[in-house]
Amino acid sequence: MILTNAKIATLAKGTGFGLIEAGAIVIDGATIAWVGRETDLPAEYAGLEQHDMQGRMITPALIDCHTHLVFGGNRAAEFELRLNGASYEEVARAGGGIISTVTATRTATEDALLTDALTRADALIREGVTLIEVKSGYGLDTDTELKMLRVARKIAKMRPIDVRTSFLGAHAVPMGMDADTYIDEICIPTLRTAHAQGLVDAVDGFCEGIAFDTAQIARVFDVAQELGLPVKLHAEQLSNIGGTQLAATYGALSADHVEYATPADAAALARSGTVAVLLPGAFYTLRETRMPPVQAFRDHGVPMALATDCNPGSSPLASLLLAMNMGCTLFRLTPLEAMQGVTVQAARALGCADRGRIVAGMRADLAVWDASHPAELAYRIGFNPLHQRIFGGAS
Ligand code: DI6
Ligand code: FE
Repeated sequence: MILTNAKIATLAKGTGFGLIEAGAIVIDGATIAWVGRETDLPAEYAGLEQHDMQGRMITPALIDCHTHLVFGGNRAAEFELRLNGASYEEVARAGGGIISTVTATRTATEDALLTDALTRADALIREGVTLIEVKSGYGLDTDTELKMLRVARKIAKMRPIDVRTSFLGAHAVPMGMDADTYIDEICIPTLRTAHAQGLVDAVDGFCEGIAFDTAQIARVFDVAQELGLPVKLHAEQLSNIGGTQLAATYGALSADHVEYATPADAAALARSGTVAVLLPGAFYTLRETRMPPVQAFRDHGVPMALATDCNPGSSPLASLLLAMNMGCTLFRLTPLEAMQGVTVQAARALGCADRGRIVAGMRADLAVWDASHPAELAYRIGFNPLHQRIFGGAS
């Protein structure tokens, strides 16, 4: 089929938004066959079924490359504690925080977890998202980690969306255990089992004072490498303990949060081709003040992605459009960087090279908007101008 009479933001390499006025897109099955000005449409496509977009704007579909979409319960009570002055770390050290979600996730049935996760996935789908990353990490025991990953896989069976899973066994230390014992006796064996069951696309960790140090994460990453799995890391969110450098050493797909990363960390990410994933929803929710070193990322040519970090504690956010707005307002990204951050750079953070641009040969995942310029997507707050979402060539 052909989409005609569209304003297209291709995001083609080196073109900025890559705007095409009076544009057309030829879709062949699940793939983009041709894109350009309608007047340049090759004769061979002239007979195809045409869909008039009535001047609407088409962008690549959106990609949320960092979510904890599967979890039990919620943390509204912790929200109130923090509003009364408790810090995220204080709540975590007192056995609240991630550990309280672990308890709720362990007791939830697989069906209940799926129902709740689908509600959040639907919110993203309504904003034109066609690919999400989903992490485990609220189980911290073998059965619950596997349960979370199965639920993540099921999302893609129940909805027209693709899911990439990340094993985040190294998310928190379970109550009554020391971190080293947990890593060696539970986390790593669980990773091997989850991988053997085909449940893992990448391996993640939380490298932080309240979680795991670089030596512990390195042991998990060594196993990931042995299994042929790419890695990514929650690094430098609340302090700098060397996570970004570690991620770079392992050629990670992404280093995420990175508020406390230094210019030297940015240089390391640039050398390893690692994407910096910025998560303004967590920065906002925790009322953080330390900004990620965006200018150093630009100076070193580090690709920047933006994601929701949708989770019940530090970022109860299921809107990627709002994450774009926050990325601009809080982190001073340009609207172009925000747009690239939820498309081509998010694809890169997931190792999906066939997505995120409207270019011949790419997968036909598109978003059609009632908007006239892509900057409008990041500029408005609480508006959803999505008209239509095309997933693998189908709407
Ligand atoms: N960093 C985050 O932003 C989430 N996990 C992590 O390692 C927060 C998880 C939570 O508070 O439940
Ligand atoms: Fe996270």
